[in-house]
Amino acid sequence: MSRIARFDILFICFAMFFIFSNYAFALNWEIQTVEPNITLSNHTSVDIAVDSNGTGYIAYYSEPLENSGLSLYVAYTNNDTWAKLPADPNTFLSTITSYNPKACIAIDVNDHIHVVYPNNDSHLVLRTYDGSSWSGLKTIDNAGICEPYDIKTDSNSNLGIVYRRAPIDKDYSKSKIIYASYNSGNLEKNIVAQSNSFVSGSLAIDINGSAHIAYLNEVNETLIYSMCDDGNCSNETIDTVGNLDELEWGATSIAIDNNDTVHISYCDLNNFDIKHAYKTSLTFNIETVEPVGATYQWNSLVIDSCDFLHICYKRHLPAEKNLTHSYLSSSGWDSDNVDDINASGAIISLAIDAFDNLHVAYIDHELQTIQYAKATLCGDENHPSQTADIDENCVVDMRDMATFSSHWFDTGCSEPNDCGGADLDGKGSVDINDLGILSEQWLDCSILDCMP
Ligand SMILES: [Ca+2]
Ligand SMILES: [Ca+2]
Repeated sequence: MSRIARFDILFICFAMFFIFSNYAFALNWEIQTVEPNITLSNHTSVDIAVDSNGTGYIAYYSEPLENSGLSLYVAYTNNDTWAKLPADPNTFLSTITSYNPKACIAIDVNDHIHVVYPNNDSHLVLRTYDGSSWSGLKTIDNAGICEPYDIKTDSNSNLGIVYRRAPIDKDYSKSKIIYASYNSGNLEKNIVAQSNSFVSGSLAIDINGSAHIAYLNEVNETLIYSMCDDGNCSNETIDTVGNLDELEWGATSIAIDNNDTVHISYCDLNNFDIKHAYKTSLTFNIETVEPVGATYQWNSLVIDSCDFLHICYKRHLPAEKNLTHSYLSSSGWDSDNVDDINASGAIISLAIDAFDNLHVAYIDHELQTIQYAKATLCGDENHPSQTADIDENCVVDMRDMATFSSHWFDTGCSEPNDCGGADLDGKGSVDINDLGILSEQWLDCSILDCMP
């Protein structure tokens, strides 16, 4: 072979490497219809949470009963079909006649399901499903017209709720953002901000139990970050976001990564772009996720076990109308298409489970359906998990080490259990060879482009 030919082959290899290493990653999204043929108001809510088994639960309003408003359901995946949780004596939790009711859902570490929503007096109420039945109503706030924005639980199953309370005369310029939390069964309320018009909020609770809240102020057209700790809430303006007149909710989303860095996604209505703000030391940095130039207000943010960010939002360009998933990995932002959505609205809620599966609930206003999409970040044939990723959450870490240690020196390992998955080389015992595999793959991650 001539030197020229060898150079050509080398060049082609480099070119192919370059092409494939820059190839946009596309997850394999599985789309399901949760509820067909519903009648939607423009602002019907949908919110999703996942339990410890990776099952998605969606709270949504649907199916107007004759002259009696909308009904609130909680549906869950059951072998690729969707079922509704029973709520004696019906399958709906509540009915409401208000124009645009919203419900928020969270699932705690005991897999108890918490749903917060307004009743017909616009008071904020909470019900909890313990796996077999719903609790009675707990009143969170009966002092005005309340609208839930977000509900989360911490590692001790304590609940936190962010909501807006407006006066009964509906003077929204006098509304408050309130953070309510249950600590050891006691309900506490903190006023985050007041005497203004607030349109959207999102909540994250850190490992110390402090609340981190992102919300939008309609009067100043600003995105604000608040941290509530021991009854005190601080407020910090992050960015101006343009005219919020048309916004209802779901326009900002907050999450905290493994290094305690706060991340916020939001829609910039000056440019109709999706942005990301994150706090390093004392200040927020701001970047544009995608200069869409045409997005709608709703966006939802989660962080995976490798600390990569995932944001879902709607692209509404003349040539491209879809539900988009953008993710931030070590090589920057990239995106893929979750589902084509032609109609204007796209109310979106994104969740991630302990196995790093993404779950998206959204409304398709063209089909008049509640939709669900799911994708795995690792574990499929294109993104195989590491051998030592025993719990298959896409990263080899302390959780795998804990399982491994509990089977140390086990013998007689055989399929399907393989000594709790700790017999990594499949040779029948958990020994020094398996430890070698574990240490070789230690902190390896099989998500997206961090695949080895
Ligand atoms: Ca793991
Ligand atoms: Ca072994």
